[in-house]
Order: sequence, then C-alpha cells, then structure tokens
Amino acid sequence: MRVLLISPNTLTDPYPVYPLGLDYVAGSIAEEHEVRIADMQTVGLEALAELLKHFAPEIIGLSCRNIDNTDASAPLYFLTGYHELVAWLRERSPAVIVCGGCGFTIMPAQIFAFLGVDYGIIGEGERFGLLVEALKNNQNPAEVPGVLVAGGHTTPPPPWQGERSRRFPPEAGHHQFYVQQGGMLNLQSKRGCSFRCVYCPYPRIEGNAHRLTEPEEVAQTALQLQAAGAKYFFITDSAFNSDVEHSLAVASALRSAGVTIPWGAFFAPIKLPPKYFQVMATAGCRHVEFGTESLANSMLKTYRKPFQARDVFNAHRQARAAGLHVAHYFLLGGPGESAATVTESLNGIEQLDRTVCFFFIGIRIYPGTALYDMALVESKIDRQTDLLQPVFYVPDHINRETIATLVTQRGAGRSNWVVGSGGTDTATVVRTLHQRGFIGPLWEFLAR
Ligand code: B12
Repeated sequence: MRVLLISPNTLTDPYPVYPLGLDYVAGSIAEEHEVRIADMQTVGLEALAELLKHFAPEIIGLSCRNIDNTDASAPLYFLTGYHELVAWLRERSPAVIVCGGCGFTIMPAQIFAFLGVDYGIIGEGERFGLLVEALKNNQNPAEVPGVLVAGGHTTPPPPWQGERSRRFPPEAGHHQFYVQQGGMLNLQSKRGCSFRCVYCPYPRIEGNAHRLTEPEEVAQTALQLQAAGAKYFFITDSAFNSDVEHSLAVASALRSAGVTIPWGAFFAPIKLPPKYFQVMATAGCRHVEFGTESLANSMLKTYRKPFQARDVFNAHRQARAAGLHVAHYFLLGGPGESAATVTESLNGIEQLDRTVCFFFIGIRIYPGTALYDMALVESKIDRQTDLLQPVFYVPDHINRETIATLVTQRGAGRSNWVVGSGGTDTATVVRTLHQRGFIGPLWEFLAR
C-alpha cells in the first residue's frame, strides 16, 4: 500500500523540532509498502497537493505531537489548523486518514472526534504497521489493540513490547531543514517514565515502565545522525537520568562509538553519583535541562517530585562543575501554591549560579493525572469540562496574574529569567543565530 506520513507541526518556538515520532511509525511498516514523509516545516500546501496527486496515498498518517503550547501566558492552539488540514486532505484524496502521536494519546477520543479522522492510534506508533496490514487484508481494524475507530473504546493498550525500529531516511531530505537551522536532530534512548508527578501525562503517553534501548544501538543512531550532517542532538527521553545506570551506559557507548557532536537532554535533579555529570560531559553532553518545577519543598512534595530543593542545588553544582550549560524549568501554580511558596522558589533561584530559568505559570490539567482528580474533588472542573482547549489549575491562595507579577518583578532586568519558552521574540533571535551558523538550543547565551 502507499502510505503518506504527515507532520503538520510548523511551530518554531523555541526552535523547530525534527518529527522523530514519524521515523518510528515509518519503521513499523513492512518493507513491501511504499512510505513517504511530508514534514510541513519543509513542505507547503502546494507541494503537498502535488504529492497527493502523484503518490496517491491509500493511507495518510497524521502526527499530532502538539495540541497547544501549554503556555498560559502566550497561548497557542494547533488543533483547529489540523482540523482544517484534514478537511483539505479529504478534498484532494480518498485515502484513509489515521491520527496518532503523543498529543493525540493524551485525549484520543476528543481529538479523533474533533479532527474527523477515520482511525486513531492510541500510544506508540508501532501499531500503525499492524493497522496497515489489517487494512491491506480487509481485516477489522478495531481488532488491532490501540486502534481507535468511531464509537470504539479508548482504553490505552499495554506499552508496546515488540520491535522499535527507527527508519531514519536521509534520502527523504526533510532532516536537512533541521541541519541547516541549528544543526539539531534528536534520538530516544528509552520509553516510559517511572516518575509519578501529579500533573504529568507522560506515563499515559509512554507507560511508566522503562523500556530501554541497548546503549550501543543508541550510539549507532547518534552516528547515523552525525553522518547525515547533524551538529547536535537532543535526547528526547522524558528524563534521561530516570534510569541512572542506563544513562551512564548510553554516555559510555556514545564515547566508545566515537560520536563527536554535542548533545543535550532533560534531566531530573535527583541525587546522583558524584562524577555523574563529568561522565556526561566527557560523552559530549553540553546542555542540561532540569525539570525542577519548584524550589519550595512543600510544592515538590505535592507535585510528587522524586527530589527536594537541596537535591536540586547539589545536581546544579555537579552539572556546573562539569562545565555544562544548565537550565531549570519551573512550573508554578499547582495545588497549595501561595505567595510564600513562589517567593521560596524565587529565593532559591538566587542560589543557582549561571543558569537560565524557564517559568511556566499555570499547570494544564490533563485527564488521567492525579491533578485531574484533585481538580475534580475541589470542583475546579467537572467530568464534562472540555480539556481539549487548555484548562489551567487555579490554586486557592494565589492566581496566575499574581504569580506572574512576582516572577516578572523579581526577574526585571534578568535576561536569564524567561516566561514560557520565550515566545516569538526569543524564537526569532534563535532563528537568526541558527542562520548565522550557531548550533544547538542556544539558551546558554542568556545564562547569568
Ligand atoms: C523532548 C520533548 C521536547 C523537546 C524536543 C527536543 C527535540 N529536539 O526533539 C523540547 C524541549 C524542544 C520540546 C518543546 C516543546 N514541547 Co515538548 N516534549 C518532549 C517530550 C518529552 C518527548 C517528545 C518526543 O520526541 N518523544 C519521542 C518520540 C519518538 O515519540 P512521539 O513523538 O510521541 O512519537 C511516538 C508516538 O506518539 C507515535 N506517533 C507519533 N506520530 C505519529 C503519527 C501517527 C500517524 C501515528 C499512528 C503514531 C504517531 O509513534 C511514535 C513512536 O511510538 C514530550 C513528552 C512525551 N513524553 O512524549 C513533550 C511534549 C510533546 N511537548 C509538549 C509541548 C507542549 C511542547 C512545546 C509547545 C512547549 C513550549 N511551549 O515550548 C514545545 C514545542 C516545540 C516544537 N517546535 O514543536 C507537549 C505536547 C502536549 C500538548 N499539550 O500539546 C508534550 C506531550 C509534553 C506535555 N506537556 O505533556 N519538547
């Protein structure tokens, strides 16, 4: 069958992100089928129309990575555009349209209905290959676990235990856009997140049991990206160090394999072996992005973070001592937040030397999380509340505006305090620097 996979994500804030998920979806499809990828960062509607005409796909897979930008201070919403794209595709192609992706998996039934697609894949995209076979053989797609059909059930399937094969097709060419625009490609070293943070949909997206990729395989993929021109890669794991041993083994494999390009990842500021970040630095790690969220211990406890404020300070010191660029993400406005806890976080930040802080003010409520249950019990939402449009938790003792004022007053004149991911201004600066040949996420230029 002829399969066209589309990434409709044209967001360039904080920078354009290579559509990694589609490489796995492509890798799940048996060799006998013909697969093309249309990345709409590089393919406009005119070229897409040409592709529909000449390639004449029988199945279209649409990736829904982002629903919105989860930034209450500068909200962007993407599903309306995807809905229009589905209608546009329908006018030009009789293909069956299938939606999947991490955004889709957070609210599959709602997105399925909103977009008006034929099938959805809940969870990992490896099941797309099974759906293609079912369609080819005229079998009932509803019998494929994880496949959502109109009126079907939305129970998430168990995490995928089969083969995970990334088909990174340099000849497809779309990676060139990212290579030229900052040099960044990406890779995954494991699936699953074992943390239990109250607000987070990651366990729903990837499951909470880790499924590790062999360190040597990760290193081979990094070499492939390097050979394709990447000048930097980001490890997309929810937290690269949530399995400390595995992350150390991956670092050592990258080094032994001779990977020479720098990389970055999300890390949790947990207790780590003393030389941990030195090992990372020696393996090419350049940027550490800590999911810190708060420096008030009461908030960290409420969020069920696996660390306390003192662990954050230690992890920060360790990463800095290893010569790494360090950023911290803060998530303010959860249950129990108050002027006192915000101030505690801001005071704590004063102790973090040479860093960049990204503040997300307001926590989006996702179904299937403990925060959702709390908001229900507190009558902040009810079961009918539409969460497709972002709804942010409102704490009892402080509102978002007051938190924003506390942050912006304290942060006045500090370029290293960024609200949200920085908005279009930051994205424009990053794009200009990328065009001048700078590589990577570049937030280190803001560090103070
Ligand atoms: C790493 C990451 C980042 C990194 C990316 C770095 C890089 N160079 O790649 C950074 C920090 C830059 C980032 C930025 C943002 N991110 Co982000 N990010 C992630 C994270 C942790 C992993 C994404 C990833 O690459 N996974 C690995 C790949 C292999 O998985 P995947 O894409 O999900 O694909 C799999 C399946 O979903 C499926 N699939 C994918 N496509 C398709 C298509 C079809 C047809 C099918 C059937 C299946 C399928 O198959 C794949 C294999 O199983 C996710 C959370 C998570 N755990 O998923 C958030 C996440 C995707 N991000 C999110 C958001 C909101 C953003 C930002 C908008 C935040 C902001 N305001 O800046 C930006 C957007 C950037 C952009 N230009 O698009 C949200 C999206 C949800 C939502 N509400 O919309 C997520 C889910 C986190 C969350 N809040 O819950 N992000």
